[in-house]
Amino acid sequence: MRSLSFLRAFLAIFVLSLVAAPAGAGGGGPFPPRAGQPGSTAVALDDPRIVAWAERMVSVEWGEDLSEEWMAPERALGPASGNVMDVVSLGRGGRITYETALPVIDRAGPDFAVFGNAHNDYFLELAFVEVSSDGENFVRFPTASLTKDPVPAFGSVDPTMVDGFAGKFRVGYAVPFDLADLRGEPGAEYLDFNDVRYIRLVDVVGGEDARFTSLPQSRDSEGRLVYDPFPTIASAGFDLDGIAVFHSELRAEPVPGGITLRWRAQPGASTRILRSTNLREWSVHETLAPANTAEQVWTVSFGEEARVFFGVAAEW
Ligand SMILES: [Ca+2]
Ligand SMILES: [Ca+2]
Repeated sequence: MRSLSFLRAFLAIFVLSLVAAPAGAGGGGPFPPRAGQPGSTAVALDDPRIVAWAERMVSVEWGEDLSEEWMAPERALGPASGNVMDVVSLGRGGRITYETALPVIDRAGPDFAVFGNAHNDYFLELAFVEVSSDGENFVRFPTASLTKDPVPAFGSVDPTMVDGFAGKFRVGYAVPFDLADLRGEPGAEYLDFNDVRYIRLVDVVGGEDARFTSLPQSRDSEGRLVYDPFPTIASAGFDLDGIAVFHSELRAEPVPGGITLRWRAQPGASTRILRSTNLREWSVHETLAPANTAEQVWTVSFGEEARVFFGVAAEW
């Protein structure tokens, strides 16, 4: 099943692999560069900060120039795959909303991250990111696009020239978002920063030509026109691989010979405890009955293993 969301509790040593920076290819703008470059904010799909995933598609409005094979919202459920084909495309100007199984909360630093599917570091199809606590009132993350000229269908976007959009890193790497950036933004008064449940992607319309689109070109927070590859066809628009949650109300407490996990349950959702030794391959360790209380508590003992990870998956 792909309709899983993961909570991971980390019981042992984090092994961080530092990616060497390739020579050259620095950008001309002020914003974080492509994955692997010094100063990049790109999030890998096995980043140990990830504790949960978006798991339920709530609504979708398909955009222009989208063929049926890409209208596949289920491909963005659960963990990101890093596979350019395993995505849902929005279509030009399309929008799609997902619910995270566990509410996102605002803690220090980025709180969630959005994985796209760019097949290289510069073919960047962008999307606005909006969040909501009630599913009705959404708040959009501030954006900046300094790209000066139109980008043709197979053209390039310099990632250092765009900020606040999903899609600015290649497949397998997500753009992080910090809820704190929304404080003071229009509509933020409707947001509960300790209970953000809905994340919506709105595709950027990156060009203007009545032969290809009936939609107005998108603008950033400062009113500048936003450019991204235009006009693309068949799988036009942003492509979503998955949405990862960093901050939720999961707590892991070491106990003698094991660990106790506590998290805020989703009423009616069944829960499976998963385990992994590498953060990529997971097996079911134990299945729990559907939750009917707000807080779930689970304790496990583990033996001689030097490095093991546990996750909590919820499924409606
Ligand atoms: Ca935050
Ligand atoms: Ca696309």
